Amino acid sequence: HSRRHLVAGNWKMNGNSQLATQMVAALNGQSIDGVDILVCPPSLYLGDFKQADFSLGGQNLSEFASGAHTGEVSASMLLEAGCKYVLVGHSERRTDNHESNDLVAKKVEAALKNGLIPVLCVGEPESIREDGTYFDFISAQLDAVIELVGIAQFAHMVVAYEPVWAIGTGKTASPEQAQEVHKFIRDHIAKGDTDISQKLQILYGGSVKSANAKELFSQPDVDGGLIGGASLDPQEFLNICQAAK
Ligand code: G2H
Repeated sequence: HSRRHLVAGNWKMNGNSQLATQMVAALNGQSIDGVDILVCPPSLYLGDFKQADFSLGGQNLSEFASGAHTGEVSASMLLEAGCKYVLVGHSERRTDNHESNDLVAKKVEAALKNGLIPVLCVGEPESIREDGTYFDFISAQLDAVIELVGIAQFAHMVVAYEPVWAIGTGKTASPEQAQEVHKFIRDHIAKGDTDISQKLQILYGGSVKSANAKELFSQPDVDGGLIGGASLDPQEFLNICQAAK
């Protein structure tokens, strides 16, 4: 397939200014054929990436444009800080911050309105994987967004599949398990628009490291990865980016 690959580092609530400087030094000038690199640090450190020649993203945004929302960061602020992308609906936010499918959809809409590319995160918890209803669960996560913003907006989005049971647990989905769900997601989008579904980048996330990246990224519907823990080590992250070639 002709889709470019995207490797996104999600620092979560880790790192500091020093790591930002080290990451810029390690990644700048590393142009990898067919691969785009994205780093999503805590928003306080975005300013330390001014010299970066790779893309930046936020880890979350407010559904509101501005106003009395203490502690929140808006899409336009992320844009001004140099972001091109923003993660939306990461499972940790769905759990820790009770983000519902409807709220996630509103955040996607806020990102799109400001020209940020939302990386919409979906994925089932372990109990849903075990009872076998994960396609329904993921459909509902996608449908909330499709209903609010419309299928055409998926031309300006990225989707990340992160099975919750594989996040930070060391349990990676097998390449076959990832491919099965990635294909399901692409087919689901294709029901609305086949052309958009073929162009959509679908990333895999959940305990990706350089040792398993190549096998995952070589699946036909896996277009790169969303990397947590392993994105905090510049050399390891670079190795994962190279595995996406
Ligand atoms: C999934 C992933 C990145 P990790 O959350 O978002 O984290 O690679 O640590 O499992």
